[in-house]
This record gives sequence, structure tokens and C-alpha cells, in this order.
Amino acid sequence: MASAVPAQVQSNPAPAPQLQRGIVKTVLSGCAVIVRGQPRGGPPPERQINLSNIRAGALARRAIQGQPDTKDTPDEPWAFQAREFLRKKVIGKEVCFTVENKTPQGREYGIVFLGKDTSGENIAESLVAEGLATVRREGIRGNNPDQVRLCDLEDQAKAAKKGQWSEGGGSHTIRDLKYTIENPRNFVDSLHQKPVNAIIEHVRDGSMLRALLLPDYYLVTVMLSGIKCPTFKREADGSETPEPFAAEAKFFTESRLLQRDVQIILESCPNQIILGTILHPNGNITELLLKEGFARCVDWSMAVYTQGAEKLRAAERSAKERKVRIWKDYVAPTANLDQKDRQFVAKVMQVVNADAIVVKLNSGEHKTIHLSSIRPPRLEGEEKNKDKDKRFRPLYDIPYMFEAREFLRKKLIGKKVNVTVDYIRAATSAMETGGVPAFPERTCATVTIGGINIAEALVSKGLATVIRYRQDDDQRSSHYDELLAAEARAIKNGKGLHSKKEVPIHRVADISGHTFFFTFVTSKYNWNNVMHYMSTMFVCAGIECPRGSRNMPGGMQVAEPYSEEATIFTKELVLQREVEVEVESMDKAGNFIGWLHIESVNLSVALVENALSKVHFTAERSSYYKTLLSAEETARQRKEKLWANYEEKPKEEVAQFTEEKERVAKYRAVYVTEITDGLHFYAQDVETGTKLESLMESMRGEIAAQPPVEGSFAPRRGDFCIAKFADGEWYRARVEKVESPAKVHVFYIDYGNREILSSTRLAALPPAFSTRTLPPQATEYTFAFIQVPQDEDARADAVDSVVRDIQNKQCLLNMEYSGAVCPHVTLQFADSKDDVGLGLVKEGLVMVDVRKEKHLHKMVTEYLNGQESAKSARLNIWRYGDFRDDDADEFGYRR
Ligand SMILES: *[C@@H]1O[C@H](CO)[C@@H](O)[C@H](O)[C@H]1NC(C)=O
Ligand SMILES: *[C@@H]1O[C@H](CO)[C@@H](O)[C@H](O)[C@H]1NC(C)=O
Ligand SMILES: CC(=O)N[C@H]1CO[C@H](CO)[C@@H](O)[C@@H]1O
Ligand SMILES: CC(=O)N[C@H]1CO[C@H](CO)[C@@H](O)[C@@H]1O
Repeated sequence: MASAVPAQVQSNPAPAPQLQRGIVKTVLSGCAVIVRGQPRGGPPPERQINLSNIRAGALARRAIQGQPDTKDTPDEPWAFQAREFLRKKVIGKEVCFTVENKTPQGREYGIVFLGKDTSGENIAESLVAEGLATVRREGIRGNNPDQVRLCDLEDQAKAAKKGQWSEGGGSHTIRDLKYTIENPRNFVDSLHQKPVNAIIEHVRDGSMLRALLLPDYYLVTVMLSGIKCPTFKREADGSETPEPFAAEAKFFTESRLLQRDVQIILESCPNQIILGTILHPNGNITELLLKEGFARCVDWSMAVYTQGAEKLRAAERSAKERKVRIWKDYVAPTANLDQKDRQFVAKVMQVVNADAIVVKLNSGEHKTIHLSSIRPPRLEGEEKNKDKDKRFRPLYDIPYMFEAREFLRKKLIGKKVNVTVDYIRAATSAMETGGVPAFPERTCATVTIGGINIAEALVSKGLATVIRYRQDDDQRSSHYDELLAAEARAIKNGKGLHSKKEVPIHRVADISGHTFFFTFVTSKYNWNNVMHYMSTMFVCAGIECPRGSRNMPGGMQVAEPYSEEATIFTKELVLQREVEVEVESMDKAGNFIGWLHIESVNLSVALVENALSKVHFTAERSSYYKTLLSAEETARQRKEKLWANYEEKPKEEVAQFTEEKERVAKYRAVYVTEITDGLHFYAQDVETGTKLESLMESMRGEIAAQPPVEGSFAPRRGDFCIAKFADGEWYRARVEKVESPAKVHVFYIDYGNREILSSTRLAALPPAFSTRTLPPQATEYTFAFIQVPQDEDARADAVDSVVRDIQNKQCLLNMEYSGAVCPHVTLQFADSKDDVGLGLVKEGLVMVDVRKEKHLHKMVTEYLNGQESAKSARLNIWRYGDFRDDDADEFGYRR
């Protein structure tokens, strides 16, 4: 023993046996223990001590496999109770002991005391006193007071009928041990991952243990879910060779769990192997083994780990970083990258494919990034050959390829993303791959936006699959388990590639052959579940762009200055974006000429503003002429690029275009009468409110005096009329649609609400109360600076909130800017003067519509600040981060 201490000096004339110390590793039975020393640079030595002078029952033994002459023997009565009594008392505890006798075979008998010295509890005496062990009287010497005391204790236990001395023979103390389970899978399923009480009876290696499940005494072998420790390889001759750190890992688990009371969650049972997790109040052995570098994560079994797979990866990562034990020679896949090249924020310039993007780095350099560990949709087996003859366009002809790219494009284009490089895949040559196409070096990274891993989002929508790796292959996503989990979810929910539905088909009508400026999708319509796209050339109207170099009959024409910049500018702004075009005409080559708008930026104007184009005289007729001129003037003033050599003209000439408007805040009182599902609202001017009241009063008087003849009114679309509302009163209305005499759609012109009713509830509008007397009092407005949510539920939430806040209430209204359908206005609560729209933004119920007009800048900024606070509080539409989608969130969870 490593921790031996000198013998205690005693008055006894016989030479006192040496007192030794150790920690109890195992309780073999009610009368034998294994004691170990302190570990010093490896598992410590151990020795078995049988307790002197007593005997406890033998525990059950299983027949030795492969030896038919042996058979299972059951517990002797009280044997398990004795073991348990002793186990609970001493397991893992420090004890001291004297060896009194050593047999020629090396068996040692001794007296064991709890604690550091002989003043501790003598465990043999305790067992005898409880009637759990008998005294071997044949060896007792009357002059030995210790032995005499044992006999006394036994006599007392007998008299008190304790344990073995109780009546009935103790057959109830014999366990019905089950060494095998008929159908382990059913057994595991039947437990529903509920923790089961258990005792760990044996540790085979760091991650494989044998447990006694209570209260039914099933003995099961459990592999820890999610990990694997180095093991002991059994050789042909029956000997075992430990893998590096196998013994250390085993000791780590043994010293913490052997013969300890634990709870086990049995998580899964693939191929008769039971996977489980052990819960112990001192910690989670699975995590601890990983953290200490005694185990590695195992992909297939991590999937069943119920206590948070990400914690396991983190624990493993920490061990790798510290290069402890099994990771002592570990080299991270990105070890030779600088921190700044390993993690950075960049702007997405282009979506190349369903698994790759081009980003613009801080340095201005463009870089292609592949999404780690995912594989874009691809053709499998037969499908591959089917399309051989046709003109094959991967983007449209591989099922879900288009959807995948569109998903990335919509989420990422023009946005800033976080890039964490996970690994660099080395280039392969065609020779190495044996015919499989070679590819250049790839930077593979986890790309997140607003905290959402875009690869995970793709996988969860069934728009990509997860690459499987060899167990020790580190070249993979740093969020690999989330990807696997997302894939499992997508498969379960039949998303995208995993769907049983017919794949969507895309047809592209290429209506032009020449490239002049750029190609983009101009329109998209859904017809019989086939999406049709038109791809065409488009020329920006109203401007003259510097010409790029091109091949002319007379030779190469040199590019004009700034043509390259103009191209890059345009690419950055519009490439792969959704744009709106206003086509004005077509040129001789069949290209459309017109105006291109992207998120309220007008490309022609933007090019001019940035001194990359000049205004063309043909713009004169267009409604953007003034804007163009004013933009050109500002650019000229800055003497940049195209205007670098410009000579300034007298100021007055251009002054008229550079006037700057101020935002006008002239709030007037209105009464909000109706809010539409589209988040528009109708309001009456409070100023004219009394006029409406008196009109209604006299109109109703007249109707009462001369009630209309029911059914005499034949409604036609566009007619003004009166309609009898649910409250039984008549109101002014207009017919919007006549489905049938029983179904007439009317609009209440003074209140803004709509109703479908029978023509029997309609009558002609008496001329005295026509709209010439008093114009319709309900005016339609919509909120300035906000975007009405596309998502129906989100919109309904916003509408509900507005209805609660302002319907049938007086508010203050200010015109901000005009719109296609109705004016855009801000509303203030009459009392607090708080802005209603801003309130919606702050609640995360709507997004800000970023108006670019200078004079609105201050308002927009205020709104954007409100939006930021809603985002950071993850309110409503921001609850899943800075992302929205029609029906499900990025991970496929339905809202
Ligand atoms: C020592 O204890 C073990 C475990 O209970 C038992 O199997 C063995 O027979 C004992 N040895 C002797 C010599 O009594
Ligand atoms: C990038 O990550 C950092 C830290 O995780 C975060 O603060 C930042 O908002 C992220 N940026 C983007 C664009 O997602
Ligand atoms: C489920 C469980 O018990 N988890 C624990 C695993 O161990 C770590 C510490 O080692 C605890 O923090 C966890 O709560
Ligand atoms: C209709 C439209 O979107 N017009 C825009 C043209 O571009 C200018 C400047 O970029 C915008 O202010 C206009 O709103």
C-alpha cells in the first residue's frame, strides 16, 4: 500500500499488526472488501481484505459462460442485505485496517475500521450486531477481548432475533436476479426515458458499465450515450491490450461510480446495445469524461443523448483545446489561420449555389464561402441519367435546388453575416478522386445571421442534407449536431427533399440572347404549380453609363473611365435581388428599357448620385427627371469620378433642384372608425364631425317619415345608397359588388366598414343627403414608416393591437407622404401624444419601412431605434431573431 503508516504502539505484548489505510473501492460481500490506495500518476494498487472471524452469506453467481457444468447460484439468505449494509457504510470511504492473517494462497484477513484510526467503527462488529454476519467461533480465542466482544454481540443479535436470527429462514431476502432481458429494445422503450434507480456493479471501461436496476434486479450492460472511451482490446489468446488511456479512463469512472447509488436514463437500444446516461448528484460522468480527455463524442449515439448534446461537444472541444490526454497530439483544423481569418463579419454579395456564397471582406476582397457539412440537393441514381439528353440546367432541373438557392438569396443577399471558418478542405486533383470531378480548395464555415445558423435553417427546411463523416474526422461544422437534429426533424416532418409530394417544377423563358447589362428574373407567376420565370435583359432608362470595353468590328474598344466601378456598383446593388421594373420601351435588340427600383432606390438615380452615370436627355419626359437632375447636381458638386474635372457653373441655375423640404408636423384631430385586415384604417375629421351628426339626424328623420319600400332598390356597382346596419339604423353606403340580390357588398362611406347584405336592407340615398351635400366622411389612411407584415398571423396580431388601441377613439393625425392607395400618416394618441405606429414597431408587431427622403430621416431614425429595441427584446415578429417567414420559423417549427 502506498499510504502505509507505522504501527501504532500498543500495550499488547503480541507484536501489533501494522495499521494501514486505503479507500474502499468495492464491497465484494458482507465480509470482504477491495481497498485501494491513492492514485499517483495512474490507477493505484488495490488489495482484497476478508473480515477476520466472521462470515456473511455468499451473493448470487452466474454460471460461467461456455462451461456447461456450472450453473447460476442464487443469493444465500441475508447475503445481499449484508453487502448493502456494508456498501452503504464504506463505499468510497477512507478506512484503516490491520492484516491479521495471510493464507498461503495470499488471501488476507483483517479488521477494518471506518476512518483514519482504530477509534472508528469496527465494521465486522456492526455486521454481527445487525445479525448480518455470523462469528466463526471455531477460531475464537478466549484471551482475545476483540473476539470475545464479537461473540457477545452475536449473542445479543440472536436474542433480539435480528437479521439471520429472525424467524422464517430469510427466503424473502433472496433477489430474483435477471441476467438477461428477452427484448431489450421493448424494455428500454417501456421505461420512457424516466430515470431508474440503480447500483453500478461493474465498470468494463470508462464508458461501459454493468448496472443493477432497482427495484426489480435487472442486471444490464449500459454504454454511455454520446461518447466512447478507449477500451481494452481482447486478443486471440484471451489477454487484453489497453488502448492508450483505457486504464485511466476506467479508473476515472470506477472511482466515481462503482457501487454508487445512481439513476440511469436508458435512452435507446440499437442492435441490443443499451445506451444510457447516468445521473449522479456530483455531476455527469459523460460530460466529465469528455472534459478530461478520457472520451470522444460519437455521432450516432449522441443523437439519443437526452441531456443536451451541445454540452458534450463543448466539453470535448475544451479537452481538445487544452490538448489533454487522448487529445495530446490534437491539431485544430483551423490552427494555422489567424483569429481574424477564422471568424469575421462580411457582407453577402452573391449566392453561388445552394451551399456557397460570395462575401465581401472588410478589405474589400471577395471570398467564396462554403457552408460546412451540408450537401445541396442533387440527383440520385436513375434521375441522373434520365436528364442526360435534355439541356440540363442544374438550378432548375435538380429538385429543390432552386428553392434552396432562393432561400439563401432571400435571407442573405446584401446582408452582413457572421462567418466562422470550421475547416479548409484541401483541393483535390482529378487523379486523386479517380474520375470524380476535382475541386479547388474550399473554405467551409458556419454562417450565421441574427444568431441563426443558415445551414441549419436550410437543412431544417429539407433544402440540404448533412454530410456524414468518419468518427475521427474533425473537418466538419462546429455545429454538427444541430445540423443532424435539424435533418432528423426535416425527415420526420417530410420537408422539402424529404417530402413525398411532387417536386415543384421551374420553367424559365429566356426571352433574350444578348447580354448588355444584366440578367434577372422579371416576373414570376404560379400556374398549375409550375413557377414560370422570365429572364431578360434590361437597360436602365434616363442615364448614360460609361461604356465597358467590347469587341467591335474595328478591334477592341477601350473601356471608358469608371465603367468598371459602375458595373460593380450595380452588381452590389441588384445582383440576385428582387427588384421592380417599370418598362418604358424596348430597344432594337429587344432589350427592355425602363426604371429599376430596388427597395425604394431607383437604380438610374443611384448611379447618377454616385457620379457613375450622367443624365441622358431622354429622361426629360420621365417623372424622375427632377430627381435625376438634382442627383446629378450633388454629384457634380462633389467633383467625384465622372465629374472630377468639372467646372462649376453659377449657383442660381441649379438652386431650384437642391431645395430641401422639412418634415411638416400639423396634427389634426380625427376619429378612427374602422381598421382593416390589411392594417389600413378609416378616420373621420373631428372638425366636420358635427356636420355628419346633423346630416344623419335629419336623414333618419326623413326616412322615418317616408320609409323606403322594401325590395324597391335594385343595387348596381358604384351606386350610393343607404343601408340598414346591424343596429337597425340607416347609414350612407356605396355598392361595391353585387353577387346576387341576397349578397350585396357595401361600403359605409362615413365609417369605412364593409358588409355583405341582402338588397332588401338597401334603399336609394335621398338626394338631400348625397355626397355633394357632405362628402364621404371616412378617409382611408395607412401608417407611415411601417411595413404591413406579410405573414397573416403577424398581421392579425398587429391589427388586433391597433383595434384595441385606437378603434372608436379620437387621435391626432399628420400626413407624412402619399402612397399608391391612400396617404401615409402618423397617428398620435390624443392624451399621451405617443406615436401609434412607433408603438407597434416597439412592440415588434411591424417592421420599419425605411423611407429615404431626407426630411423624414429623423422620424425614420426614431422608428429604427424602436425596432432595434424590439429586436433585442425578441418581441413578437422578432421572437426567433432577425428573421421572418411565412409559416414556419427557420428551424421548421411552426409558429
Ligand atoms: C473472501 O471473501 C470472498 C468474497 O466474499 C469470498 O468469495 C471468499 O471465499 C472469501 N475467502 C475466504 C478464504 O473465506
Ligand atoms: C455576429 O456575432 C456577434 C457575436 O456572436 C454578434 O454580436 C453580432 O450581432 C453578429 N452579427 C451578425 C451580423 O449576425
Ligand atoms: C443532467 C445532468 O445531470 N447534467 C449535469 C451533468 O454534469 C454537469 C457538471 O458536470 C452538470 O452541470 C449538469 O447539470
Ligand atoms: C418610385 C421610386 O421608387 N422612386 C425613387 C427613385 O429613386 C429616388 C432616389 O434613389 C427615390 O427617392 C425615389 O423614391
